Order: sequence, then structure tokens, then C-alpha cells
Amino acid sequence: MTQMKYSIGLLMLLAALGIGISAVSPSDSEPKDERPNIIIFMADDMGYADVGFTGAQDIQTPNLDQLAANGVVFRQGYVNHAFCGPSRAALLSGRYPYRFGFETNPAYDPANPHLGISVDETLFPARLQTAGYTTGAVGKWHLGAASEFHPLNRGFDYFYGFLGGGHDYFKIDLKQEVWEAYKQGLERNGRPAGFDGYLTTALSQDAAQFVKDNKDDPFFLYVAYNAPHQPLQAPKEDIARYAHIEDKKRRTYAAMIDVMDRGIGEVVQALKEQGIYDNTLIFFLSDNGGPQPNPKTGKGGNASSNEPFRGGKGNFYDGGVHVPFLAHWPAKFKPMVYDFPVHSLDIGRTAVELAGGDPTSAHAMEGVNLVPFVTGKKSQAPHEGIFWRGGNGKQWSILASDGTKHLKDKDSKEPQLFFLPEDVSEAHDRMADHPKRAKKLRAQWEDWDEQNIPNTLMGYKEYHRQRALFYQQAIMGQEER
Ligand SMILES: [Ca+2]
Repeated sequence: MTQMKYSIGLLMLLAALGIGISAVSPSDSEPKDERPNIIIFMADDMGYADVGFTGAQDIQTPNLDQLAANGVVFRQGYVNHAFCGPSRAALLSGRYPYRFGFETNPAYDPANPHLGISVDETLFPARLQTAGYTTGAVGKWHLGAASEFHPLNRGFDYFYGFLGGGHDYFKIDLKQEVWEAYKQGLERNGRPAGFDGYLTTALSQDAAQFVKDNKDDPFFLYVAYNAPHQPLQAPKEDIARYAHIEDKKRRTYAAMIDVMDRGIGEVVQALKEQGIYDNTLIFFLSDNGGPQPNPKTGKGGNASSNEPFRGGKGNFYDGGVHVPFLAHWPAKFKPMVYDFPVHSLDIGRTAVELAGGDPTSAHAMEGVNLVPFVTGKKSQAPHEGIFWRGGNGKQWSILASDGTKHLKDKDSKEPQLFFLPEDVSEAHDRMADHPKRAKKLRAQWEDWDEQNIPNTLMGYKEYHRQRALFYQQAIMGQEER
């Protein structure tokens, strides 16, 4: 940068002196890097039907709707797990998380080098770094809190946010018990940081600043909102704007999404102001479906709607894994609805191929580059099948490209078979009519499963229970001595 400023200054001086210049300096003759900037906006625990472009009537999301209207809406967009951690591990590695045993949420413990995403995995932002991109992450991490899992050690040049699975939207309280760290401080590039006001807005402002700071060369920015994940909290004035929603819980939930949408609008505005809007590829998705109340007690959930789908967060029914999913790139994509199933593994693969990076070195990424599919160069379905695995293999699911889905969900006693194009709500089990089809799909799933390993992570509830017990016993032991 300094060198370039100097060169331009020198050229101006020479021109002012009337000295003819026949050659320009090498830095001025370098062709502009035409590779796109890439941004992923990810919502957390947002219901399928809770943005305008997927049908919300009672929540305003004008900025996302604008991206959808001018971009590619993936009608069958899936994430690779039904809850936070594994879904994010899949997105950022570009691989099924079951390949490396990431099948549950890692507990928050900065001192534990086992509770996070395998150090043998290359996250795709690291592939982008190698290809010359500047990479930033803002918001929720949830892939491990120890240093070997830290964003700055796994492919990001910049990080502002928190390492756990969620955060209070207004408060930092360092005196609180650590537990899952919802009130711990934030950090910026490894140093303690805070936020003023409402967390979602602070994350958006930081993301917009990253855009301004990195406008000159291709960048990748991962904006991982924790909104609208619990705790349900939003600014009073935004909740008041949703006074027409009777359910108090949904009123706050709606305000949380509204503020997130406005923040996305701010980042888009920053792209426009810097003149880089046209050549920035934006993805938006939720990390999993909206959590639903317990059917027996009616308690729980975040007042989200996954209509018209069955189930929610934690299920392999579409309510858990079928999410709002769009891609927007004015320079290359025409507005359209894309019909074949795609999944979040495709995002990283697309990014790395656009950057001219290496997607196949160990361990090779598993998604496809979506560009030829949405520009019409490839007309076939991108995936023969999309696969899920949970409960260490006790739950499983496969979705074929024609929309046939065969699964054993945690909430079903027996495996089921659905034909989604005629039955998006998964209400009519077709197992009895199509046993051969089911058998074939199950065999396909088993082939895929051969490359998976058992879950390596302990769930956070059990981990904290055992940790507390360990310290309790240690203290008792000391007292006895
Ligand atoms: Ca989530």
C-alpha cells in the first residue's frame, strides 16, 4: 500500500514537472484482482418460515428479501446437521462432520484441547488464505474454545466475537460462573473486547467495518449471528414495533430477526459505498431449523415457525435441516429459484473454487461448486444423495435428488420413507409401498457411512456434570487430608 501511494505520488510529481513517462511502475501495471469477495451471513436457530422470502407474514426482513429477489433462492437448501456445532463444523470444513467425529456440541472449556474441531481438518477459510484472500469471522464460533480451535489458528486473519455456543445480547458479567460462557467477555483478535448496546447490532457494525477495511483486495467474511438463538432478548423499541404479535415470546423473537436483517442491510450498504457490491457473493442461511416446544409439556422452543415442515432443531425431518438459503452475486447470478437439493457443504467448495484455491488436498472438501449449476452450465442435480447421522449412528437420514427421503429420526420408532415433492410436511410414510426403494437408499447411506468415525465429543451437559464432580471430589479429598 505504502509502495503504491509512493508510486502514484511520484507519477504525479513527474507529470507536474512535465516529464514524459513511457513506463509505469510494476505495482501500477498489475491487473486488478477480479476474484469476488465472499460473505456468509448465518442466522442461529431461525425457523424456516421466519423471513419474508420463505413466507413470514409477521416479521419484516426487507434486506434479506431484497437479496432473495435479486439472487438465487435455493428452494431445497439443507444444512448438514440439525443443531449448532456439527452444522458449523460442516460449513467451515466443507466436509460431513461425521468424517471427523463431530457429532455433538462441544462443551465450552478453553483449557480442554479435546473439545473442538479436529486439528487434522483444514477449514476452508485456510484454503482461501493460501489463495491470497483476507479472511474474517464475526460472531459465534462454537467449534472449540482452546487455542488449537481458535479462529485465528484455523484460517481467519480477523476474529471478533465469542467462542461458545451463544451469548447474552446485552450483558457481559465476568463474575458469572463460566458454564457455557453466555456472559463471558467477547474478544477481538485474541484480546478482550466488549460491545455497546445490543450484541446483534455490534456484530453487524463490526462486519461493516471489516468490509471497509478490506475493500481493496478479495476477502472472505463469515458473519455468524447468534440471533435468534436463546436467550430471547431484543431492544425495547424493536419489540414495541411488533406489538401486533400476540405471543410475547414471538414478539421478541421477531424483533431479534428484524435487527439482524437491518444489520445485514448495513453490511450490504457498506459494500455499495465501497463500490464492491456487484462483485461480492453473499450467502445467507440458518445453521439449523427453529427449536419447537416439547409436544408433551408445551415448554421450550424459541417461538419460531418451520412451516410447512415437520419437526425442528434436533430432528432430521425437514424442520430441523431444511433452511432459508440464498446466494446473491449481481455480477454473475440472475435472479432465480433453484430447485434441486443443495447443502451447506457446497458453500465452502464454491468459495474455494472461485478463489482458485485447492479444495482437494487432505482432507478433500465434499461439496460442489454451485456456480455452473445456477448459471445453467450444468443441468443435472448437484447431489445424488445428501446424508445425515446423529446419536452415534442411531439416527440417520438420506435425501435423494428426486426428493425421496429415508430416515430414522430420534422421534420415530421405525425408519420412514417420504416423497417430499408431494409431501413437504412428511406426513405420509411410504415404507410399506416402497420397501425396495427404501432398501436401496439405506444401502447408499451405509456406503456413505463407511467413511465416518464414532463421535469424539462429549455433550456439554455431561461434560459439565463430570467436571463439577471431579472438582467436588478433589475438594473433598483435600478436606479429608
Ligand atoms: Ca443453532
